[in-house]
Amino acid sequence: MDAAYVSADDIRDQFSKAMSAMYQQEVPQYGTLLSLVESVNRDVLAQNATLAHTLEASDELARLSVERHGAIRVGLPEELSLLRRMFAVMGMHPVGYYDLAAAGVPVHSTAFRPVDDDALKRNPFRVFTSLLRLELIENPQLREQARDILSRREIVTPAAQALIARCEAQGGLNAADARAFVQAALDTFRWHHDATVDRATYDRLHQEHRLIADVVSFRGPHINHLTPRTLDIDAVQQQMPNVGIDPKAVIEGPPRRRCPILLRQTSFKALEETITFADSVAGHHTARFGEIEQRGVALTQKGRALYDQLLAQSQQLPPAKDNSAHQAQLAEVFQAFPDDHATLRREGLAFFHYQAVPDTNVSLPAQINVDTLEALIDQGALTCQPMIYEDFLPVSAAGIFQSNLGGEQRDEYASQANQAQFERDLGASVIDEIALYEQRQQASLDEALSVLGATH
Ligand code: OOG
Ligand code: NI
Repeated sequence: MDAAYVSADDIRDQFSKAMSAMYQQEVPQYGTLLSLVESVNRDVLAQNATLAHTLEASDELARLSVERHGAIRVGLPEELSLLRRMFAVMGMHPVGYYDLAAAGVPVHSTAFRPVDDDALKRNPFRVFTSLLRLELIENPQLREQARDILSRREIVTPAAQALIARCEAQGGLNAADARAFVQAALDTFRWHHDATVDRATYDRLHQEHRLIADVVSFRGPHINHLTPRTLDIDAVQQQMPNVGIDPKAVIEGPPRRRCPILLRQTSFKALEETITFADSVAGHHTARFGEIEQRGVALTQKGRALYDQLLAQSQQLPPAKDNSAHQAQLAEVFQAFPDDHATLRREGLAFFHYQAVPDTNVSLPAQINVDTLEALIDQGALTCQPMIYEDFLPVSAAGIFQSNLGGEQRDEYASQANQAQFERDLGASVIDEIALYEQRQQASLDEALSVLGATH
């Protein structure tokens, strides 16, 4: 890349900070949550030197304070593909396909995020992006009306569109253009107090599904939450009421463990906000909320299958009366999931980053397999760090959506996941997240072995 251009990682870093500042202005509770998460993280690091060391060794300590994910929802294929181009300017690419119709939410989604090691280290900012499935609106008139309303809005400003095109044409943006791009891109995700539809239309959309009203009634895909990463989600959940924030009933995802896996999340309920309809009538809308997450090691296909199986098993149990009972039930079921890194590695359940320890006196085995790899680790020639899960979980996401749609649940849509249609609308294939972890693990191992080989 031309040295005159700002790196995509820098643009993403600027943008994620600008989004965070904007959302703190828009939703003050988010700022409160950030402070709480920061103070809990500080406590955890002060009390757990091993964890502090591990995070330091994997370059995660530096990224922790900037780490966030956001979420948005769009209405039309053209909007989704335009956002794909916008995120590409920031080095964020569509990873994973999530079908939420199965959980009664008429959307399917992907996560735009950085994909390579260096980019993730710098700032792993991710945006969970959902496309409304208009075809799931049962009433044909309402469906066409929604499509018509959406086709009249422009979610990316002309200035931002011009800068996206320039970046694509010349392969990057200079510093002034990058700054202008960040400001212009921010506009897409701003909150608008004024709806584009009249009260009666809003009510019809809302009656079909609250989420449909949220996507269709506004000028753009307002950011609906930004989520900081905590090192102890149980502590934050417990302390939220002390700072005036009311968390959802249970923490989603796996239970607390010695070796955290995947992703645990909790949120606070969406705010009721005053809006003005196009016919000047005042009303309310609830869409924006707050969320926190704790991330653990990424799982292989085999590990993920075990996770899904145990989660399904726990869902068969009678609902627990509160979060601590829920966590206890979950922990019981998850006893079947090994909870030390050596076993997770040996059984091929999780992904790791390998590093050579130069100057160790070992002879490289002719063949690398599970046993010879463990031997190299035992001899101190290789170290490894858990590879952090950078993605999302569909069951958890559905739980977060549901808790914000305020109790009223609807049955699952009688529809199939439709990744092929999603990719046509996106204008690109989504990257398979498991394949990505596998590549990164293999690359780290190849590199480590070549370092060891070169010193012997
Ligand atoms: C997205 C909900 C999913 C997560 O962290 O799983 C999500 C939304 O409500 O638009 O953000
Ligand atoms: Ni989220």
